Amino acid sequence: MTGTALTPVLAPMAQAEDGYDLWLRYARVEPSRAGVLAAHANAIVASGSSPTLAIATQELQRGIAGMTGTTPALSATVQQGALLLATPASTPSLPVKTDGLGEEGYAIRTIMMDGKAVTLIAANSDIGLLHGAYHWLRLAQSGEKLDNLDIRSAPKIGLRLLNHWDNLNGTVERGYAGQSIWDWWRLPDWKGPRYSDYARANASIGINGTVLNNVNAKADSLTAPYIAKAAALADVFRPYGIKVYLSVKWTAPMELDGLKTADPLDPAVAAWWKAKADEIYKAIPDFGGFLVKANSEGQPGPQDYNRTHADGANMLAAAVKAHGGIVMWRAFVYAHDNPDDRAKQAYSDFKPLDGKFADNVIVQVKNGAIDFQPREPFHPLFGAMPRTPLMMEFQITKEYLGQSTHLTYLGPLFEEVLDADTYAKGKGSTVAKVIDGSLEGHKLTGIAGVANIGVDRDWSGSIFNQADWYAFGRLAWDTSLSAETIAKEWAEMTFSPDPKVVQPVVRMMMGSREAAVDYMTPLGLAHVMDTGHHYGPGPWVSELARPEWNPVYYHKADATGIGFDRTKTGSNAVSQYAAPLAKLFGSVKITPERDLLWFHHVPWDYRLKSGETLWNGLVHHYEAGVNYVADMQTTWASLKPYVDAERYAQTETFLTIQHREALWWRDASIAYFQSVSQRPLPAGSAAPAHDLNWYKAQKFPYAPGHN
Ligand code: GCV
Repeated sequence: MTGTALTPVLAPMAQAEDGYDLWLRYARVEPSRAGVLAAHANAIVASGSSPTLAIATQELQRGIAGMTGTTPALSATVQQGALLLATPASTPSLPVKTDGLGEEGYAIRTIMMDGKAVTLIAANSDIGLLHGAYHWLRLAQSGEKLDNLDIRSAPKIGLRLLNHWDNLNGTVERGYAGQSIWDWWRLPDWKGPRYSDYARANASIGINGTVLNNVNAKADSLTAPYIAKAAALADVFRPYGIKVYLSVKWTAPMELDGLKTADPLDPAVAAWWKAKADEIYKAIPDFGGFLVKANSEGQPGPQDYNRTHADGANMLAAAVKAHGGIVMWRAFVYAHDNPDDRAKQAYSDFKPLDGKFADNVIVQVKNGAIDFQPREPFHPLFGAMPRTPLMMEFQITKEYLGQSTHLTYLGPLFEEVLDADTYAKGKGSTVAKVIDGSLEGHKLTGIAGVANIGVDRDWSGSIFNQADWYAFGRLAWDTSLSAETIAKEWAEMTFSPDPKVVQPVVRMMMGSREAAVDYMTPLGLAHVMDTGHHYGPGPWVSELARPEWNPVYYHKADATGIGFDRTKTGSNAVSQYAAPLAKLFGSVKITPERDLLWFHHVPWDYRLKSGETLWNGLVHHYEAGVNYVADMQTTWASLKPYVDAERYAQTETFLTIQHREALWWRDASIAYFQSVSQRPLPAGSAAPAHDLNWYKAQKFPYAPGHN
């Protein structure tokens, strides 16, 4: 269908859709494209048999039937136009080499077999075939060509996981898509269809593991009834190539079995964890391992016993080692009694531990040093621990980027971080190379995304939030993909491959994250959102008990200027980066303006590159963000004829909310910062709609996602 402009008449999109089908809609295509699809998949020939292979062939049948109206037969014999799925084990004479594809990769080739043109999906395992089937279906749905295919694809990163911050009572910390999809109460008996649909969606983008419960963990997850519940989910996910993992609470041995201590060097504690691991592996033989948040935000940990994070991680690692399990130990730490810059604390704690972790431990590091802000420079630990595998933690759920209603596509944020150069081993030492292990030769590699999934029919709280889940999976599989390519794929499958739809949708998406940066935290500002729920602006908040809980700690606005001095004259956080970056970030003149106030306290009348003062530039950034949202509203309105009514209306309404809230962010921020800067607004800029006290008085005790 590429190049064939759809018109509303040819493709009446009036049929309402609720978003449940995600990017796997397999919508009916026009007759000429249906002919192309049928010619390239008129039968499916799969050698071997397994639950995974059955899922792959059924998915192909479902997809082709949806798009063409005809279900291709499963056939034992090769015919012209067949789609073949084979591994070297099932087909020793496989005509395509599978070396280098690993256990999860695949090749898709158009070949001649017995004089017949066929499409062969080849892999070393049935999971690889499943991934290949989804790739072929992506091409089919996106209107791509299906002849002369010669594709090879294998992930460089081993662990591609979702982290659910789901609580056992069904709530989701920082969840904006309804309650948890895990029905813990009725598990293990009732396994509703959501579970296999979840696995299917994840397999389609290459995600291969899921941490089921919140990192703010309850010990109860490790009791026998809850292990049985996790095992039931693992059984559903297994044929999709997805393993389960659990977050654990450090004091579980004390809480569950009355041990006197949780000291990692106490043999009784180690023995408890070993027995617990054995119990879990008995129920879930392919259990992935543990995720740990320790000595962070009130969670207990080894430091409570004067032990290090490495002591704790290694003790747990020993418990799962014999089973092939791993431990993901989070580096998200900062302490109330540490007066140092919060942005420096994780590095200070973990850098000295480099080389001290067991070989089945991987340290999980958030993308930035504070906390999933609209923009943060990459975390200085990336590139700073060469002897330790580090995995990335992104947040797919948008705690700080508009939660469920704002259209802020995260692909560009993920891409910006992955492509950032750490200079750890000279130019080109990107964060992507740190986490895929290629920079230091690590075999244990991983990337995690905090899930944005809940029981809402559309899974993610909005249609456009689905793109963030999709983008995470696609980048985890292949960090070299561009956010724009991914947005295009997603839009083609989610709406239509018609360029009249795809181009405007991709344009909206691509600038949307920068727009949120502009109307929330321009020029390197961070953490200026309101307390607790993090919904909406609160730059004035200053009275909370811990300094680093207050926005004033982060922006440091005063009569002289604004921004956090992280240079030598300030906290010297810049020294945690490799020399070229320490130099770049250390100088106000050359620091990229997007990070200016992250690293520098800058006078209000400082001249930006545009020639305007910092104060005027700040105001203009807020306005640019608001204007971008208004433009998205106009663009979306122009797409009304091409999008089904239900999804059109949801996005239209959410953009209205976003515009209102972008204006609120602009006005509240300007009202507050103007009270500090005492500068007039630049010519042409409207005064905030209300006075500062009005903004301060807004309270949201029931905002979602806040524990
Ligand atoms: C799971 C931030 C969030 C918390 C979250 C924490 C973490 O502080 O606001 O809700 O807790 O990060 O990543 O552990």
